[in-house]
Amino acid sequence: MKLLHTADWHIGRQLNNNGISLLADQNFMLNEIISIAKREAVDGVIIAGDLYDRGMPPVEAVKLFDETLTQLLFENQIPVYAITGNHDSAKRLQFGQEFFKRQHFHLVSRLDDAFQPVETDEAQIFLLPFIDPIDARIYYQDKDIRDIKQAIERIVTDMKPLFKPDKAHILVTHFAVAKGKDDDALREQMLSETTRTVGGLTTLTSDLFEDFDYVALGHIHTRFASPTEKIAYSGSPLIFNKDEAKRGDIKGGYLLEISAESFEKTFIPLPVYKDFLVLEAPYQTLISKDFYNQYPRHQVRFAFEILVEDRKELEGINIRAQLEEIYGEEIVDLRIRETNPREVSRKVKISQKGSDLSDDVLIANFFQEMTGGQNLSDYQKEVITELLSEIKEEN
Ligand SMILES: [Mn+2]
Repeated sequence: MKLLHTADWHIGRQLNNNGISLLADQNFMLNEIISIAKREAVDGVIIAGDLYDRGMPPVEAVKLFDETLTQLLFENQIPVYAITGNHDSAKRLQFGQEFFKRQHFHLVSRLDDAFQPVETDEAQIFLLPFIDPIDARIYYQDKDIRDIKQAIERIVTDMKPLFKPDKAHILVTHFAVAKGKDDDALREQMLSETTRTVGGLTTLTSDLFEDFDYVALGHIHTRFASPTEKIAYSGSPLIFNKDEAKRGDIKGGYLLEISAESFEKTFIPLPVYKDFLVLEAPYQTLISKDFYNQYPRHQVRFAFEILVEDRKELEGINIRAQLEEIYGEEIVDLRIRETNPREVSRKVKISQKGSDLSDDVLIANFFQEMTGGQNLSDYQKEVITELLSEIKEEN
């Protein structure tokens, strides 16, 4: 069967999380996904979690998702296979699941429903939503399930007896999965996209999922973090922040042709609604005609990293106003970077003390300060991580 693997739509998200709406971009992107699905005549579109950006998405985001589903399911009879991610509210998205299923919108948000794969002629599609260890403890009535690795081991073990040998076994899920235990580069990338440092360290490894013919992952927003060819992230379909723009990431989804005997996977790039350029230069360069005329000013979005030896260089200049006049009003981010090494190291120290740190690291530091240098035990860390994620879900 032919499937389009996508993930992390994050409908309703703002660019750099700073108030610039991405709704028009998302509208364009979703129409592209619909056209690809039609053109390739796929048998289904996979959304591997984080359908929305928040548990309580804005009205326009819900409307856009609704229109997209209508196009896929009713106008084109293309089934949708989806799960909830850590950004979605599993409880809210549970509404209507039974009705939706009958219209071929297969959305799973509870662990209980992960053990009834969707059966097609050629495949079994297991939909395993993002869960916390506590969900597995409740489901299995087993308080010894301490971390996500133990939870997933148990779940996969229970899925395997359901495998039908003449079909391809596909898993759709939403976690940080590393290639092996020592995959440090990947771990770093994961930490940059999740705030849960401690939770992020107990990542899953790809050997857990070896028995599946394909694992369609969501959660990490770049496909380059994929642990293997068959256990893969599609990445998000849009650039969401400056770091991705700076790397020049090309976004898209994977087209799969899969059966019990065969497997083929092709990356399909998505066109961009509006470009996002990150320019890094001294201020005088940025405002010189020869430099700025190379760029599509007033047509795309920009972020600036202004390199200075000393901040005094910029005193008395209304930087934003001047740059807006030259480049247009969509300035996503504006930063001044001191190139004097002494200054840089001082700045790093200050920012490490502040809000750049994730909540669990802040708590660990606080604990150390209060106890005269003691460290949290692994168990304490885990409890804190879990509490933090529960608090976040409530918001
Ligand atoms: Mn995500």
